Amino acid sequence: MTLDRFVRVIVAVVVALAFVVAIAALLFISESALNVWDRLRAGPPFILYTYIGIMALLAVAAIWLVFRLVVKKKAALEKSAKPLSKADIKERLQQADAAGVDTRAAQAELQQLAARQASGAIHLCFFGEISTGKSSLIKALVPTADVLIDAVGGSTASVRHYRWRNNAGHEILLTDVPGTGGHEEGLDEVAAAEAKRSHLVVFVCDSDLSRAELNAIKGLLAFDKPIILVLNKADRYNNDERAMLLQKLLKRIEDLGGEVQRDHVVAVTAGGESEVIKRQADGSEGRVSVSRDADIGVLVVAINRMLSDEAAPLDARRERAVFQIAADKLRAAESQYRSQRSEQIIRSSTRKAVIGAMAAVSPGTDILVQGYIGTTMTRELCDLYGAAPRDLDIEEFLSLGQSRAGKVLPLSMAVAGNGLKAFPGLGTVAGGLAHAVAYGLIFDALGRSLVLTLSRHGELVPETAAKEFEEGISEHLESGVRRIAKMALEEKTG
Ligand SMILES: Nc1nc2c(ncn2[C@@H]2O[C@H](COP(=O)(O)OP(=O)(O)OP(=O)(O)O)[C@@H](O)[C@H]2O)c(=O)[nH]1
Ligand SMILES: [Mg+2]
Repeated sequence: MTLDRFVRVIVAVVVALAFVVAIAALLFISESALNVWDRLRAGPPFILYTYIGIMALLAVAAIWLVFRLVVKKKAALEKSAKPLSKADIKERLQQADAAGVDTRAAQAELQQLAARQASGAIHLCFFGEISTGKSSLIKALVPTADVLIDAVGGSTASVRHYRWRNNAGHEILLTDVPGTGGHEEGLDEVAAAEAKRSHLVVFVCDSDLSRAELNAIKGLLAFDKPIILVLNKADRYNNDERAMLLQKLLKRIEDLGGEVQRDHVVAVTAGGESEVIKRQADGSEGRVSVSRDADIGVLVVAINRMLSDEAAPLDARRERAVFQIAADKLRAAESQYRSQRSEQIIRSSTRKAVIGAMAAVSPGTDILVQGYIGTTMTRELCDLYGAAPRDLDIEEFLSLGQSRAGKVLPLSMAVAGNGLKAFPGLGTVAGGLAHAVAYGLIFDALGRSLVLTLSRHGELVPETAAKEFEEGISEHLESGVRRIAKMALEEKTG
């Protein structure tokens, strides 16, 4: 018999045995259950009901426990995807404010929203890549507007609003923003934020959509922005080309999964200016700028239709988008606050570890890592990242960290010794300091790896955090050595 066949026979026997055991267990359980059932029915009813009650309670407890263990994370994710309400964002701002986070940028967003809501005007933003003709479109709608138009891309460098009243009497503010994809840094973000703050976006392009343009549209759809997609400079295409391009644009939006109606994708000619060579009266030739004829009727129709169709929910949609912007700004401020504060926590804990190591007669990393300083630092960092670890998790993380700390101590000693050489004239002092610096380095690396996992996962997963500590340790040792050697020297020399 070959080995393969032998293994198969063994497996078959095990499977057969497992079936026999399963059938026996089923019979046994059924018999016991029926026995208990018969006895309960024979006895007084209150015992029967109490028994059923206890069973139900146990079943509910088991389901709850399994749910807590397995499904908890998913539930948290779904909750964060829900749109924010005014109360949610206010509460988050208050909490962040109380924690010391700089919430000014997020607050300013809400204040601006309130001012815009009070004015009652509809904000319509012209958004798109540079030189697609956004300013020209505004000029075509409001001929008296003092709009800067230039063949050289990047002519609009700041956000400006122009008043326009449509036939239905809506008070509309047309917003001209810098074109995206220009050279000046930061303007893309300014333009995108302003587009998200508006009620409606007129997305202006002048040919098929590039990848960057598609991404920009995707970003707007993620903020539930109503969009009119405008193919400008239609004068450059013949009828067939124009129809084909419009078809393509519609298809692209559909592929993005966006909902843009057919009549919200239009081709227009904003006009703009072109330079021609003109013969003067004296016979000389000179360049003069002439205006092209504008043809933007379909755009006006699309805007009017959108405003009359969706006037009611527009404000609610804009409000939700601005709450999202404010929440994003708050998140950025929180992240900045956390990185500053975590740096402080790690530095002060590392300093304590260094002092502890210098004070101890025969120090060991376990006193520091698993002792008071390690526990306090871990807890403080977890609190900062909103993780609520169980005591058991903290203990497990520190104990896993401890076993790794033991392994890297020789390396840390070598790095510390090397680092101390950078401070000339230390002489004999350096010998005693090397241990303190080595312990400080390990401690510093522990804190930094914990911050990395907390910022990625939002909770303390002991195994993951300890792995991060192990993998990043040599990098952390090298990058921290000068700072910690200096810290140890300061402590030593008072
Ligand atoms: N052929 C043609 N050119 C146009 C049309 N509309 C605008 N232009 C030209 O396109 C160029 C850019 O126009 P702008 O209105 O400044 O474009 P913009 O999108 O505001 O540009 P930035 O502010 O730099 O992003 C100018 O040279 C305009 O004359 C049009 O309908 N047809
Ligand atoms: Mg412009």
